[in-house]
Amino acid sequence: MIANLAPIPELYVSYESAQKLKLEAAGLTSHDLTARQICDLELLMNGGFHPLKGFLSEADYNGVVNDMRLADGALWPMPITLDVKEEFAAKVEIGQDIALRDQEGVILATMTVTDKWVPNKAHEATMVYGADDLAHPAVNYLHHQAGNVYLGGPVTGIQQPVHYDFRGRRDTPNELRALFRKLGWRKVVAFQTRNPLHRAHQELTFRAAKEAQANLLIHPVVGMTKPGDVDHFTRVRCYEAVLDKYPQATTTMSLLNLAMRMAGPREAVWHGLIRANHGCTHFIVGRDHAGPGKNSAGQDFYGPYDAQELFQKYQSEIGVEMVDFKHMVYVQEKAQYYPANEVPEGCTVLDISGTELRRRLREGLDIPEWFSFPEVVTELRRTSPPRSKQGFTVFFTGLSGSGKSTIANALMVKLMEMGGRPVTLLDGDVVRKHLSSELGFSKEHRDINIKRIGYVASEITKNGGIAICAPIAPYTATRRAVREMIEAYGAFIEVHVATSVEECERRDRKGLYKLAREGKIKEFTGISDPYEAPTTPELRVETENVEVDNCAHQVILKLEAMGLIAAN
Ligand code: PPS
Repeated sequence: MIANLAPIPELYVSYESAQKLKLEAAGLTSHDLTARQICDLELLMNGGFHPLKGFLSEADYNGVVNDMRLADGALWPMPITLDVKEEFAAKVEIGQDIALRDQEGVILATMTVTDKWVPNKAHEATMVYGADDLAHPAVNYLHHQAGNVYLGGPVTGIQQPVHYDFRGRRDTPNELRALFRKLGWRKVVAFQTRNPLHRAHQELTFRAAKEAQANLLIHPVVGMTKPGDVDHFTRVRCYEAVLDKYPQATTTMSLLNLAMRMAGPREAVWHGLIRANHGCTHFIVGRDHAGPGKNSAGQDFYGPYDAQELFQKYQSEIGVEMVDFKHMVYVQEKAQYYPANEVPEGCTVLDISGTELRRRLREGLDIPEWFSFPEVVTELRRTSPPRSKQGFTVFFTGLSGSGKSTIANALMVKLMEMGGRPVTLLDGDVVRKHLSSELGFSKEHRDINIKRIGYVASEITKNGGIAICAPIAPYTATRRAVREMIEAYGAFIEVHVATSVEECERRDRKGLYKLAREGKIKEFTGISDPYEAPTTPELRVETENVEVDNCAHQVILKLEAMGLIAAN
């Protein structure tokens, strides 16, 4: 296969028209794009998502969800939708133009709304991700972060989203096509990744380039990847560190601002289409491509080679050829990497999984030279200090009067006695006084309150401190959202203070239960408002007949067991 490197259609208007349109668009009803929508919009506008001309219409959406096809029959496996809140949707009429703004308010595009509908999210999850299971990050996003109404329609591009980082390493499809034309590259194999490159990846990419007799494009995703992944700043520094281990004349690297969905087989097909748009002729699909991890029953969502199978089926329509690989492992006797199915008989296989690598980094353990490059390990160690030096958040949840604040205070003092990291207590009452004084106790207000606490705790965790939170936090989904915010930077330890409502009411320290029973306080947790107890907290403490000191000590033991405080 030889590349057709003619420019691909973009959705941008000319520079002059953009200046005019920007002024006109300032008066339009405007939608503030989410981080994921900004990634999608960038690839829509620059042709990365060609042949899409905007966010999907209802007919296109139905075709994509049910048959992986747009209404005109073209192959497209991923719903690219503009999800909005009901209140916003109510303000928008069919036929109306809206402005699409980034998070700082800059107008990036306008969209003519041709469709507005309420999607069946459970159906979307089942068809696109294989199961309506919240353990899948994209399904969780769909149900808990995406708005309930979708708007569809063609987009007119005004300007690209602004990036201040690694600007020289970001290329639009047409910039890459132009580069390949200039270099005379007619065959290019793309390597998609969301992880740092270790020796196995290098071996795999070398082999792929050789097999396809093609040049190599290392094309890492820097938009949104799986929650908990190594951040893209660290990864790009790692990629830069290994780039000189590749032949310069036949290898290049470019960053792709894609928001991944971790949709395995469908995602592989999508990735292939995106790479075709970027001028590539071949695409590497390895084991468990874009895998989301385990489902809520502890099993893999997809088979390890399902993505290769689906890709194979649609290869001619995708327009890039698959270079498929089995899992690469290190063969000790040969001192080299082999695909798992080609290991010579009787040889010893060595492998370090992603989980094991994270454990070694966390605990400051050896990472052998056969596994990675010293430069990469140094970079990773810089951003992943051992757990005992990282920030973390202890998040107490429980009914009013369950003892959260008292245990949290005792824990704070114990941690301060140990020293080493700054400790901040974000107690429910205190937060309501300083951060959330305008909020009440409706579900909406409670969620805002908890997300504020989560945001502050995530900043503390990011900067290497210890945040102790002690709100009621009655809703599972909100606690999960906070967990995700924090786990991007450090450990999140959910502690359920499991005092029963009867016991809390019996203690009634603040006299609030009495008032709640008398109907003088409305929406009171446990009496007239729900409390969803955590099912799998890191720790559950009982407080009846147990001293506060002992409860706090249980948390300390848990922290020690998790390696968060060093036993010295
Ligand atoms: S939430 O749901 O997490 O936002 O609640 P939180 O901010 O932790 O609540 C803090 C304290 O508010 C008092 N209070 C109520 N709690 C529950 N329901 C209602 N309606 C209510 N009204 C006031 C209560 O004393 C909480 O304090 P704690 O420390 O939990 O006893």
